[in-house]
Amino acid sequence: RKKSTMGRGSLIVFEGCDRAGKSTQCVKLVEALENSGTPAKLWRFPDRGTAIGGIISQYLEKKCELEDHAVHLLFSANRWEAVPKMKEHLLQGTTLIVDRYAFSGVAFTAAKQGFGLDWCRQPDIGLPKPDLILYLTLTPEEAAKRGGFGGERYENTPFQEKVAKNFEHLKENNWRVIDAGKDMESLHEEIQEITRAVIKDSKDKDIEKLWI
Ligand code: FDM
Ligand code: MG
Repeated sequence: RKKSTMGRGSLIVFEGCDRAGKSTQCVKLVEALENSGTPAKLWRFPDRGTAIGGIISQYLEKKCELEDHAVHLLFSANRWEAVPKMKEHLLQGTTLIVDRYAFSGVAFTAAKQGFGLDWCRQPDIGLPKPDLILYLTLTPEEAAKRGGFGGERYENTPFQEKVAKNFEHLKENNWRVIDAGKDMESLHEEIQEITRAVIKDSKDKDIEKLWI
């Protein structure tokens, strides 16, 4: 299909700690955009539905062990394999609402012993650059109130605290820090307002490359 004459869609990424409500807000945002006539599609990483994503899923479910560098590269490959489809949607005017992206990739691996931010960034250099990163934050107290972790890999407080520290180092001017402690509806309103402005603003801009 041909390029949209309405301008391209935006690449909007949600990042943040566990239980901040990323997935809930992603779904609500896509719904709200679609209902107001803005084409939008939900996307998520890891995409567990591909062959690479299947291995990642097994790893997260602790059904297999993988060397830390190797699994980092699989997470990155899982993004690269999605790029042609992502670009197609964006150029056709569809906004992509993405639940986690390369920032999770870096923040999670760099929380492991012996990994620096710089090494972790390398394989994701050149990916489509998000127009906006909505970084949902929650105080440890708020997080604790929301109940326990699931049983997947990385779902423990000491690790998540390291991840949160790493996210702080990745912030750039296209990041918006959102206090996820407020109620779901106020959060949704705030997110919609920011997102709609960015969608309008990026319509005629080229898609840039991440970390270049
Ligand atoms: N995760 C996610 C990574 O370690 N690297 C990545 O590149 C990405 C995208 O996988 F613990 C981690 C983050 C989280 C897990 O969980 C995926 P969800 O609940 O499906 O987002
Ligand atoms: Mg999870």
